[in-house]
Amino acid sequence: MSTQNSVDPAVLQVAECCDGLETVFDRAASLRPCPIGAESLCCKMCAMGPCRLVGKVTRGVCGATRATVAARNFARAVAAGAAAHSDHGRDLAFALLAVAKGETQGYRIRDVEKLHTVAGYLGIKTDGRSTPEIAQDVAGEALDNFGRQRGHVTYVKRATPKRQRIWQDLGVTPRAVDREIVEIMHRTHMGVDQDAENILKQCLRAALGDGWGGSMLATDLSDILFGTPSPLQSRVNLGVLKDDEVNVIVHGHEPTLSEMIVAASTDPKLLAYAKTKGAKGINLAGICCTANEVLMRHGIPPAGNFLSQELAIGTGAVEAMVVDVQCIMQALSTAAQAYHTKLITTSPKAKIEGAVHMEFDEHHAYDCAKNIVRAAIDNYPNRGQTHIPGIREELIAGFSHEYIGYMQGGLYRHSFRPLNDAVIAGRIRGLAGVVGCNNARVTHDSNITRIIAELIKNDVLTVVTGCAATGAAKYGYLRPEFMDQAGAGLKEVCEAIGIPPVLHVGSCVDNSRILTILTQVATEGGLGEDVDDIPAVGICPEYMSEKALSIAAYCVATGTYVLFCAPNPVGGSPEVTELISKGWESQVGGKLEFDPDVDSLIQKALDHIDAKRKALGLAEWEPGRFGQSGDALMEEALERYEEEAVGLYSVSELSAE
Ligand code: XCC
Ligand code: SF4
Repeated sequence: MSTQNSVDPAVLQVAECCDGLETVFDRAASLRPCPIGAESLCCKMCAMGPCRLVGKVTRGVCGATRATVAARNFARAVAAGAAAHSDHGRDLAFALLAVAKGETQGYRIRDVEKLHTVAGYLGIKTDGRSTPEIAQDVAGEALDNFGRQRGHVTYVKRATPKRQRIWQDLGVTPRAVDREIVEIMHRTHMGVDQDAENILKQCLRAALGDGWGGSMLATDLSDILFGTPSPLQSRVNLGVLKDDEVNVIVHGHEPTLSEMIVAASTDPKLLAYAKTKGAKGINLAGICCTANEVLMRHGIPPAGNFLSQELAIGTGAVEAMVVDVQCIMQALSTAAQAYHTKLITTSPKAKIEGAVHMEFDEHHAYDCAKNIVRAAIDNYPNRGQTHIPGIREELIAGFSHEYIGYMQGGLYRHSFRPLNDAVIAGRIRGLAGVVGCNNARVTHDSNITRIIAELIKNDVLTVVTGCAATGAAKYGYLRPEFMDQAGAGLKEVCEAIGIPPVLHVGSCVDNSRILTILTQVATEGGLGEDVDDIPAVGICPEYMSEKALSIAAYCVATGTYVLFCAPNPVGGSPEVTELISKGWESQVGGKLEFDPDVDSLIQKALDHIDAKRKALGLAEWEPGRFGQSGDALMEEALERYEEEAVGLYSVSELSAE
């Protein structure tokens, strides 16, 4: 097949072997994107339309302008993205509540310390109270953040004081997660908000409800329930599948079920059962953000990112692909039918025609997980020919913001000081978050790898999440050795702390960890007083999902310059394009821009970092100014010392004395 648009050799190899499998790459090649929708020039908000505002047509039947139509379409995408993350967060709050009440099976509270920290943020008393009592109140307060009618999302107070004031003055402090999303739906209904700037302001508010509400809660509650990540080793890519074991892939986003599947895959009874079917064991791997969740906490290897999903089935080696919500292509159902793979849907919110539905329920979590794994084992004898590519890469993941603080100062001197100092001195030119998806319109992983490699070379310390993280990992970017590709200054810092130059901070909801990191950097001092002062950028190299737009909007609202390597989805309206860039910058200090040209995007990112350095009065970044104290030099010096030392006193001489 010639249409496989990927730089991933594993994907290309599987595609070659299973010529009959139609993939997302084939469909993208034969289905052109709609040019009207691509620029947001189509409105179908009422039955007088759909109105296509192309050529000489500048208004819809109701009189709506291109700016209104583009802003409304953009707002609805943000609402959908925020809803996806936040509904996931809500489910974790319900899970925590059920665990606290002792109603679940298999779960326990793994990080009691984090429970106490979160209780502190949420204003819940901890003194003299039991863990379940605290957890119940934490879950209750978390749930309240979704539907409260008065007050604000609690975590906004974790932002810098200046940021909180900016939000308040602009009127974008999110009230409750659900409310802001509902309000977008209301305002974008026919004949409501018809002022692009005002619609976009509500985008910021709803997105903030996601970033500082639903997503941040999702991250925190996951850490409480399943453990806060710290660095661990694993492997990545389709070569992590095993020829002689039952392969189970977890795909989607929520950690609740996958955590139990991790446990079930090591259940001695199930292992024994797998042996009766001729398999040597049970091998678990992940795709998309479920992969990131179980990688960060258990080192379960990701088999690939978004565009690898069909190819995983194409290996012929996957007994079960277990999916929950988000980023699950319907085409998996067709692919699974062409092989022996069982596609198992598990969420009441997400069924797929042709899949087996085995509904997951946290009250019987472990039994559900065991049933799913058993179904996979039963499917092992049905396996035909397999094509597992021998391609895999080593990686380090697990950099929670807690760990990033810890690694810079230890348990008692947890700090961001060394990082800030390195930026101030110019060892680190700036910081970048490279996040988001794959997109079949872009050569798979090409922008992700290109952009990260350039940033690293330019001494930009990079954190990654989501499919961008998996994309980076597949090419060895998450190995400490990758620091050899870094600029001399960044390399020095990586050597001193013992970290790779690209830090995997988690799944897409864990972009909230980046908000926390940026806020801690701003609070540490020396780099201004707020996030928009920091020499930092957010980049989405291969944007696909509406969730990415919500992430972009909350990062912008927090003060970050966000760049998407993609065509401008509101390109039909120069006014809206300007509003989300210069307009938002004047309001909140961050801005959102789209640029499909990867070189020009990288230049914009570096220019922005340099401009922020200059505004802070920091030394101009100079390539190669540092690197005088690296490990290589130390080793050389030691070698020299040893030679000289041997010259001075030989061991035999000394012992003869
Ligand atoms: Fe989905 Fe999170 Fe995008 Fe990957 S990165 S394609 S959203 S799995 Ni969030
Ligand atoms: Fe057309 Fe206006 Fe209806 Fe949109 S809301 S479909 S622009 S008439």
